[in-house]
Amino acid sequence: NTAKNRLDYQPPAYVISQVELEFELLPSKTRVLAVSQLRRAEAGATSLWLDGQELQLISLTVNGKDWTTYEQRPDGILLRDLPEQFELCIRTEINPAANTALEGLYLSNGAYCTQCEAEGFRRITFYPDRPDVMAVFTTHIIADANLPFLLSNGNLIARHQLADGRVRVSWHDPFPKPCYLFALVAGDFDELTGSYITKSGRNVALKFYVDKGQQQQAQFALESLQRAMKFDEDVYGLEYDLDIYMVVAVDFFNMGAMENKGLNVFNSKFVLADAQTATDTDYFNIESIIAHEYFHNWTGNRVTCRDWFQLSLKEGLTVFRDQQFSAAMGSATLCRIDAIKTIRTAQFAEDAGPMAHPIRPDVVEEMNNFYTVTVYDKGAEVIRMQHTLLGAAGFRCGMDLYFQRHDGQAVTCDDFVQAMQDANQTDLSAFKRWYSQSGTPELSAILENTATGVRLTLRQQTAPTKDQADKHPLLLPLRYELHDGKGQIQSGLLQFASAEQSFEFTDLQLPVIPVLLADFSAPVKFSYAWQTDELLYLSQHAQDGVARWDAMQQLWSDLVRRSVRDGQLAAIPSGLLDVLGQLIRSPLTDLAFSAELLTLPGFDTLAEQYEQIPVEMILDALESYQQQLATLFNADWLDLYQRLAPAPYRYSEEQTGLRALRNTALRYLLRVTETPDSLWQQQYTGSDNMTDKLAVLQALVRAAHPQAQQMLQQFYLQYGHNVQLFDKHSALLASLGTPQVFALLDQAEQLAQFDWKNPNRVRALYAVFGQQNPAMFHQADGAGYQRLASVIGKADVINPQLASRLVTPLLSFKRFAPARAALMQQALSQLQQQGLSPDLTEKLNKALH
Ligand code: HT7
Ligand code: ZN
Repeated sequence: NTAKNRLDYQPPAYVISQVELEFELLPSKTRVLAVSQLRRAEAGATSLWLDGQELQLISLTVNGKDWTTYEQRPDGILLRDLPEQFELCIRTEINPAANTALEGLYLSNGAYCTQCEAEGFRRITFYPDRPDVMAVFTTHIIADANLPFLLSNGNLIARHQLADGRVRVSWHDPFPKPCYLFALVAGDFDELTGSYITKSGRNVALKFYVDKGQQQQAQFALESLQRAMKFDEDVYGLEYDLDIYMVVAVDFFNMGAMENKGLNVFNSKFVLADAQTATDTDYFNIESIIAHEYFHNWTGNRVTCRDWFQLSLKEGLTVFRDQQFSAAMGSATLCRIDAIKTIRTAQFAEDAGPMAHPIRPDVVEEMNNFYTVTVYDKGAEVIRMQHTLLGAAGFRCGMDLYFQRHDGQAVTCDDFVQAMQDANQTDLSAFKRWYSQSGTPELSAILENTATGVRLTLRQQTAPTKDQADKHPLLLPLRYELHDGKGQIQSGLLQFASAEQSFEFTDLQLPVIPVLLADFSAPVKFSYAWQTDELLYLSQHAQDGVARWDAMQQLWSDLVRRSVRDGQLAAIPSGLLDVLGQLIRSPLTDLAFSAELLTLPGFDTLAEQYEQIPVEMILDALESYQQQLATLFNADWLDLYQRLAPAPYRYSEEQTGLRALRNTALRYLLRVTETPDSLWQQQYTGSDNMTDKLAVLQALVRAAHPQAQQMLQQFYLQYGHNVQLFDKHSALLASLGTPQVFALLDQAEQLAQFDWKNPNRVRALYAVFGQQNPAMFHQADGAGYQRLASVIGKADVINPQLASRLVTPLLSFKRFAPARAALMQQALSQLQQQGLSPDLTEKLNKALH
């Protein structure tokens, strides 16, 4: 196979100081000229490997002479007999119109755009496509006048009209960069302009390019960018470095966005927002992704990765930074709850499945398969733990030293931790195992009385994962609160680094109610034998908001676990009903937090708590508990709903909280037949925003309401012309928990707006079906598995990255009971019969062997 190992890293034989690119854009015959200045870096080297894929080579010269001593292979060229220093000039031809993989140069609704991370630049020209080769880029773009915006990285240096009517523009980026940060965009857009004055007084032009007529919908993204720029100055002292920052929104895109130097390219769904088309969640995501890409300017671009095994160096750190930003813009507790849900669902599942890998993987076949929730989100948790251990000031000192040492370099995760250690004169060697060990640590605790106080004994162990048999203890920073139940609390931070260790606490006697993972201070599974009334106590008295929410989650998980164990539904304890009733009747001032406390854990969170996932039992228990809460508190829900009167739409913390709680009430109300249709009909027709309209449809779908389908159809007819809303319709339809969903998916694929080549369209139907419709995806006859597998087979021919991400829910078939596992495995095996992309091949081989 084509596996690459982290430890096989070799520095480049030649480095490149400058590269000059010239593009003559034509849809199916774009000409690319690349002129690079190279210098030998490895003593004695005379040959150089240039990556290249799907390229037609036109000519190749070294120092102006045709070069014939090279070997061309399907994935690149090996140049031989090279001098110490030379100018390399390569002409290639590429076909953007045929590029459905959306890597390299491609067309999105008639606009040219590029995606070069991780290894897309090799689809543009022959080049050492590796992040440790950093060069200064100058880019010339020649195109017809019907493409008024010709953009690339850096600053615009020239614009000429050519004799043949075409236009030639030139851009220069003074900051050396790896080719994965190269970008080119050419199209006809609307432009939204703003500015930002940096802390040292430089004026930066901010420019957003969106489809015609959508200029105003970029306003929120522009303001988010300004807030992110200010945050990075205030919190990290980091200032933007070019005179212009551009963001282009395109509808054909494989991920959320891309941080190309000075020219971000975004999936349009993470730029465009107004009250009529975007929900509160969309606004939140836009602000956080805009910030994420902006923060990459320092953590990723100025200091980049030496090799792709180090991806978490930039991604874990940048996710942590965007989480800090979101927490500062709104409720820190709610942001943390969001992040915890991601870890407890997708990340724990990844660790327990065939694609398990450490945040810094050791072996990679297809790099695109490693843009994972482990590298990103667990990576962010690993950075967060360093922040916790060193404190905010110590962490900032470490960041300062990191930039002081490594600005302009391509470095490793070790370099990052070294800077943290050196700046704080501390030893993080015990902590570093988090970078190399995969799997989810399981932490347990026992409390007992001693002569002088209370002893807390902790144990940790990590089960073997598919990629690593042997596991060792990790350093866990544990934020604890010990409650005596009468209002006395001892709190602090423990560092637990061995398999078992005891900690003594004086001035305490049992009973003591412990919180050990306040703020989810380590990404582990924690078990403790709390009594119901202890959890109820914590749900109201824990100092940490996350711990209060977690206590409620734990109460529900315990109930579901007992129901699964006994094969019959466990009764909801009266104490829990009292707490819930109290919350519904008089919610906390933080309404969004109240909504979280009143919401049961999702199927995925619960599923990760079982070695073998009891699908039906979890679903049935969840269903019954929600139905009980709906019925028991019917009058209170109605009262709450009516008290929370909406104001004209604004995206603000206060209003978002109100909508979240009101729509939580609505979800419960729609489970009860006595609720008059006029209630939700009024909200649907009367509301001035998409958050509340969509909440009605979601509530109808989740309650399997008799009018759900008809309302979906009405929504489609009214809003389906807008692609963002078309996708929302698709997502709702794909989450219908009844067998009609299969016929509806068939129909949705036939709609004029649906396009197999557009990842947003496909994901709205099938990422949602696979990941958010457990009842139908896991239908006992295997129809859900068959459907997803056939979609993946179809998608793989068009876009391997897309197909490879859709397959995730099928990969963990070993987590299910034998009959179901066999059906899932069969679906995967059938898929494997087809000639598959390297992306899917890597995943299926790991899952099936
Ligand atoms: N650094 C980017 C990662 C990325 C990507 C983006 C768009 C399309 C394909 C991609 N492959 C990898 C996005 C980020 O983390 O900011
Ligand atoms: Zn990123």
